[in-house]
Amino acid sequence: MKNFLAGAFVATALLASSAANAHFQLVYTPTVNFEKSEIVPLKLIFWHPFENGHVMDMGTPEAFFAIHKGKKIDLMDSLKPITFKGTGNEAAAYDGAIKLKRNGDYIVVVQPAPYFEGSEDIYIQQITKAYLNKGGIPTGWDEPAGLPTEILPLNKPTNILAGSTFTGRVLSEGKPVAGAEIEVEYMAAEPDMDKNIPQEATTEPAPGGSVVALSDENGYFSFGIPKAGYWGFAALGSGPVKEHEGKELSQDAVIWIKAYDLK
Ligand SMILES: [Cu+2]
Repeated sequence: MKNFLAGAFVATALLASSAANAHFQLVYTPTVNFEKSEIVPLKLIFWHPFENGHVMDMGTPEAFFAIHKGKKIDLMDSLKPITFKGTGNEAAAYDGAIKLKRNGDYIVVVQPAPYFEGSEDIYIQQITKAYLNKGGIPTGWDEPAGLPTEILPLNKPTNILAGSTFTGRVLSEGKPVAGAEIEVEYMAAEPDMDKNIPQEATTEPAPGGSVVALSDENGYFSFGIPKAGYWGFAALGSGPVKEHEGKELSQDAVIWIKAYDLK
């Protein structure tokens, strides 16, 4: 958002976001694969995790829940405000938690309050999914969560192999979105769960601005995963709601996946 060049009236979406590295809504916990029943802490942070950069204030989320075997588990009661201290600034964020009871996939969803980005004079709302699994049993990671906009994974998002590929399908109100611009980020610095600061960054963005993929005519995109860790994909403006409080709204779909190295 800093160094933003042109604002909302640039003719194409491609130009509109080429300037800076991307903002990403996080739903973060260090591990995604679990064996035992346990309470898993989650952090909601609106950040620039690839460049370990600017962190933005979150308002109270509109919704925070998980889906397990088609059933919705409301997580709003678990939210506690925290302050996340980035390398250059600090901002309002949230701690949350989910109890994993039964085996299977847990799709964790946050629908944040729209964030006003003054430098672009627009609102941004990144509806975000992250995946946890208990017991190694797949139970619905491949199902849409029924969100206004979302990225449907075609590879199991809890154990992607570094060096393989990830394919997703961009949906808006359940229908494929052709030509969506998808920003790709690596979580170069992972949050310290106790201190609410970034851990040391393991890498940094390559030159040339955001890493970008485009969805094809059926909404699909693929990306080769070069490195173990967390990768985020954000389809910009793919959602059905285009305006908030009289200003342009970029309603984005974000998905986080976890990649591993083979030993
Ligand atoms: Cu930004």
